[in-house]
Amino acid sequence: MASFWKHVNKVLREADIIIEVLDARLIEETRNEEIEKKIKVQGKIILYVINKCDLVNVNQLYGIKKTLKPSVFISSRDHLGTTILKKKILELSRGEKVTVGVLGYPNVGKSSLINALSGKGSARTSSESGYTKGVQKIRVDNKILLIDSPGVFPRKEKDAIKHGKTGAIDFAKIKDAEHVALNIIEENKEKIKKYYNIKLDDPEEILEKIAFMFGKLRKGSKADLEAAARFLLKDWQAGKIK
Ligand SMILES: Nc1nc2c(ncn2[C@@H]2O[C@H](COP(=O)(O)OP(=O)(O)OP(=O)(O)O)[C@@H](O)[C@H]2O)c(=O)[nH]1
Ligand SMILES: [Mg+2]
Repeated sequence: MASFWKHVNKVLREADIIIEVLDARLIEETRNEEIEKKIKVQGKIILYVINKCDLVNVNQLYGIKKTLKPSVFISSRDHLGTTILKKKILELSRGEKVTVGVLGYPNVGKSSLINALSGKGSARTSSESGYTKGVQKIRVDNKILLIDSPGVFPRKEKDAIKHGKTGAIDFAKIKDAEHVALNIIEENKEKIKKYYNIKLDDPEEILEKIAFMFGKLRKGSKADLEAAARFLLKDWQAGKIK
């Protein structure tokens, strides 16, 4: 998770067109304003793809379709709308070779969409949210290259990070302590390395090291990352790490 923005920025940099995949059942909730803003600022073309249309009554979505432009409705599961999507991509690229980044909320079907378009099982999918971990390129044909990416975490989780950082929510009560701690490590790496005297660079490895250093362990002497995260958050919120 900590390196998540790194992936998004890489996709934004390399792609000409960005597909924002939305869940047909929760179109507004799965939009990410922050990403949409970045796409605009960088002058990239956005294409909204509303996936999982097999789970809704599409007739009820036409109002929304008018406000989201350009957009395509598909079902990756049933391979519906994929030909229209390909056509739309080529229309936006004016028939030129194009790199298309696929971004979106976790579990909306980004990898499934890529498989439906490429006709290959190249992008691994799962019902488990947060499945895709890194950036992967998949060629559809000689014109279209797709980039799969990890799910973009929703804004409310960003608030959780903010609350954790500022201490607005106590370290003992933070919901996803590990997620918050990794974010703090990512942003304050040198301070944290110095404070705990750790030489590692990867946020997850740093957190693991903290677990071992302070005896935050689970059965079988495995690092208890959740406990280590709360330990770090406690020091952080107490203002010890400067
Ligand atoms: N009903 C239905 N389910 C779908 C559709 N597309 C994907 N799914 C299911 O949604 C789940 C997530 O699909 P993925 O393609 O792994 O989603 P993702 O956006 O790549 O997820 P992360 O990599 O975890 O962010 C899987 O259980 C898929 O089978 C669709 O069009 N219809
Ligand atoms: Mg995926």
